[in-house]
Amino acid sequence: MKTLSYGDRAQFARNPLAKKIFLLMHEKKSNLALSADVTSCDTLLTLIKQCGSDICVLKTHVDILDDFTQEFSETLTTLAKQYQFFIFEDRKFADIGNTVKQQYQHGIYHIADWADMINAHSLPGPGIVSALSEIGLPRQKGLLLLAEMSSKNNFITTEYTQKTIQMAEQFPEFVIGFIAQRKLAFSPGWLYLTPGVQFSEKTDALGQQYITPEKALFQNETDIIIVGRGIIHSDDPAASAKQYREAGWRAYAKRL
Ligand code: S5P
Repeated sequence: MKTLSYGDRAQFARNPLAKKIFLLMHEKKSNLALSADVTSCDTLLTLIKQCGSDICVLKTHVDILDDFTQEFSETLTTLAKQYQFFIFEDRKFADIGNTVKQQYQHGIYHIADWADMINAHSLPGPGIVSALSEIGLPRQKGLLLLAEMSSKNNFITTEYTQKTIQMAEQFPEFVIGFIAQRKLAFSPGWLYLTPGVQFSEKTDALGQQYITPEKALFQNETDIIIVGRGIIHSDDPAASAKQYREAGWRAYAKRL
């Protein structure tokens, strides 16, 4: 059976942001997310200039930036419009509802003001999603649940993954998909974002495990590859981003 294109899947998404992501991927011909794990705002800006035209999503960890400011988050949103990508703050919320609601809006980062999407562990149960949706839903944001992880010997079981999917089904307006290593359910409206991607299937010294773009997008049928060090530690990040983008698109196109 042929797979639906990203463009066709937009109609199945219940969340307005998810629809826009599917359509952007289709139009821009990119299923690449850059994981911009750098510690200075200037380095992040340089990476955006080098890779922005090749990505559909910029994934940030703003809490590793030594010099984050509110103005910087405004610059990020301006660049997202200019280069046409969505911003995903990889905050991995994991607390009770009352706490995550404050972490999402307040503190130094004010994540809800500038990030299009965020992610959360399903471990605390449905309260975490209800709380985040109170802030995110009126602003047309989206949430990804961590259904699987790429790290070696992680504690996520098949049962945990299944329960995460069931939890997502209770919040179809706010949950846009999953962080996962493979497609987990039939519904074409979910997005699957896969971290731990590089051209060679290796591990790092701290338990990260890599699969190739082809394995993630073609064999495992996920939708977006998240690439960090494969691009940002290469000698030429712009050229590497192009290579991952092309490999990602080729692997997806084979499925159609
Ligand atoms: O299971 C996971 C989930 C995430 S979001 N494994 C991951 O590696 N990540 C994130 O993806 C991680 O926090 C990092 O920002 C990125 C992978 O970076 P790389 O340099 O290993 O490609």
